[in-house]
Amino acid sequence: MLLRIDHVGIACENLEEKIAFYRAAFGVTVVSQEVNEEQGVKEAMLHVADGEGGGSYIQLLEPTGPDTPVGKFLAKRGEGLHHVAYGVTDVTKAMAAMGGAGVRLVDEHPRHGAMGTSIAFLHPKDVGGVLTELVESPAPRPEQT
Ligand code: V0V
Ligand code: CO
Repeated sequence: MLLRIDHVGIACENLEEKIAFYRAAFGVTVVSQEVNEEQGVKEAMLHVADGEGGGSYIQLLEPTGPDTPVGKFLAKRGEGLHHVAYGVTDVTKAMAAMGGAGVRLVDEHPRHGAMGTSIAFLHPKDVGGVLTELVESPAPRPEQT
């Protein structure tokens, strides 16, 4: 059911500084940068590799305010690994399967994620302390196939 690791989400205080660090240290490039008001983040996707059904990325996350998931995480734990996101073919089906297996879903319905994806979160308390995200990438446009 899981296709690949889509991205690792890393919480940071200053997005531009962290982008500069990752570019210099790992030679990765920013392929998208968005503000997601619903999730309370300013985020950047840095391309690592290409895999089945899409790429894999480092997602750098700066909170838009203190009362957001990443804002609260930074206050409690400081900068560092915030979530792991797995690529899936169909996020709604994956949610049903994991919900059926007794894992608490943070989201009842898929939400909008970076680069046109549909995403859903699984509660960290039911995944061994790891906030886990499911990602369905949009179907590739004809010119990309
Ligand atoms: C919180 N906890 C975590 C955690 N965040 N544990 C591991 N990893 C994390 N990232 C723990 C926390 O230490 C507490 O444990 C407990 O969960 C409750 O945390 P809280 O601070 O009271 O916060 P809540 O309950 O208000 O919210 C926690 C959840 C929230 C996970 C429900 O952060 C959430 O809804 N996250 C999903 C949305 C999200 O993270 N969006 C930002 C990324 P103790 O101390 O009680 O033991 S957006 C994104 O990735 C996008 C857009 C994308 O395209 O990929
Ligand atoms: Co993410």
